[in-house]
This record gives sequence, structure tokens and C-alpha cells, in this order.
Amino acid sequence: KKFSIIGVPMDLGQNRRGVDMGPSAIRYAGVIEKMERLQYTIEDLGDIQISRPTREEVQTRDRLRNLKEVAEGNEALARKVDEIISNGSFPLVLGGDHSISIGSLAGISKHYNNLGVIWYDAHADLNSADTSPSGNIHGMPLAVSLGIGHENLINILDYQPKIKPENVVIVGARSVDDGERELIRKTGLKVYTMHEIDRLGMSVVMSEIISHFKDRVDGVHLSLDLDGLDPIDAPGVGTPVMGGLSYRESHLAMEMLEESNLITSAEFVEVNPILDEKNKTAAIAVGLISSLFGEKLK
Ligand code: DIR
Ligand code: MN
Ligand code: MN
Ligand code: MN
Repeated sequence: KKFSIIGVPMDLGQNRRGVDMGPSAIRYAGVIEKMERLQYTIEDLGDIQISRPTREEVQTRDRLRNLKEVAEGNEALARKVDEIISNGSFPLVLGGDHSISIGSLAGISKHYNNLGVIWYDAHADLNSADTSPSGNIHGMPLAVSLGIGHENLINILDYQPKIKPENVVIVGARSVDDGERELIRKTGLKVYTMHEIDRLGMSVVMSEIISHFKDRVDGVHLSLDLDGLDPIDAPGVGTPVMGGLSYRESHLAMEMLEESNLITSAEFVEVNPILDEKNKTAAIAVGLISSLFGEKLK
């Protein structure tokens, strides 16, 4: 199988500078070399160009901060990902803040009738302009992909919704806003909060997710926000939340997904080297990518 890496130096979906350097940090941590060692054919397609708003355009209190640039960047990403899948390659997207999931899913889901999504995150990313406490679009991509949100975001590649609520599973949630809770209740979206993961253990959680998807979906996208992990393990993220998934739980999850053979696309987002400790979080991302693609921890 051929893999195509695409970097998205996007930091306009939130307000901590530095996450635009995530793709560089993950490359620096050796993602290409690791994948080659696993005997994969891998091509690095470089980065999507992200345009910056002019100083006059920056509106820090906007309900949808940097909407224009985020929409444009995601449009470009969606086209690129679409092309990668059309060429028979596996898209591995490196962020960048989590708003880039809007473009990833737009490009990916075109190719599936029933795309499953695993959302590995401390947050639910189910906000819209009306519910968002921050105006940050990185808190909205899952809602947008379900068809809820600003028309410039939900209509990328001219179809919507991108995914169905019954095909989404959130893993690791521990910071969920009121409006997001309501949407979860309304849609019946499957959420494994830290409470459930503590009670069941990651092994049972992943087994349940894998059997939930088996025979129901025709592909599964893994969207892994590094803030799903505990900030002790992954400090280089813009919105850390205590009490997260451990390094070992996360590796187990990746290994079980690898054994399931379900994953057809993946993205690793929110790595911010400016907030990191000696590129530790990018290194963890590379470790998780290796486990997801077949390297068992010894
Ligand atoms: C919060 C934080 N729920 C918001 N979201 C984050 O701004 O919508 N998502 N950090 O990753
Ligand atoms: Mn997120
Ligand atoms: Mn589809
Ligand atoms: Mn998050």
C-alpha cells in the first residue's frame, strides 16, 4: 500500500500561535523514516498553502474566527485528499489545528457511502457559532462534518453532510460544552468519555468500537487530536486537559486498530512545537503512527 503525507500548517482555527509548525515538527521527529522502516511506499506531498488574514481582517472576537482563510485552506486540503484517494493511496494528514478535519473529511467521504470516524480527543468538537464559547473553528469540525455550521464550511466540495452520526465514535472526551452535550443527546452520538474508558479499560472500548464498525461501514477515518492524551505525555498542545489517555492506552488503541484492518485514512492534529518539551509531542505522534501501521511495541 502506498501512503501520501500531506501537511496542513493551519493555526487559524484557534488562538495559540505555533500549531502551524506541527507538520514540520512531526516530519522532524522522523515520520517518513519510520514508515519506510515498516516497508511502506511513502510520498511526502508537502504542505497545503494557508493564506493569512491581513491585520485589518483579524477580528479576535469574531464568532467564527478567520472563517474565510479556514474555509479556503480546507477547500484546498479537500481537493488534495480527494486526489490522493483517487490515486489509490492512503492519505495521512498532519496538522495543524483540528479545523483541518473539515477538509480531510470532505475529501475522504466522497469516496465512501458509509464512512466511520473515530474522534480521539479531549473535546467533542461539536460546536457551531451559536454554541461556541471561543469562536474557534477547531472546536467545530465534527459538527461541520455532520452538516451543522456555517454554509461556507459545510458545503466544501458541494455535498453535505459528510458523515452520519451513527458512524461516529468519540474517544477520550473530558471537556464538553453545554451545546455539544445537547447535540450528543439529540443525535445519539457514541461517546466514550474518560469515565467509561476508566471503567471498561481501553481494550474493551476498542473492541466495542471495532465490532460496532465491522460490517457497517466501508472505511474508517481516524482523527487523532494529541490533546486526547494526557498533557503529562503530550504537553505540546494548545488546549491541554488533565486526566487524559495515557501513552500506553493510546498505543494499545492504535495496535488494535491496526489488527482490525479497518482504518482507511488518518490525521494527527494539534501538535504545537512552541508549547512542547523538546518535540516530545511530535515524537509521540510518530510513535502512534508507527503503531497504527504495524509496529508492535516490544
Ligand atoms: C472548546 C475547546 N470546546 C471550544 N475545543 C477544543 O473552543 O469550542 N477542541 N480545544 O480541540
Ligand atoms: Mn479536537
Ligand atoms: Mn460519503
Ligand atoms: Mn481537543
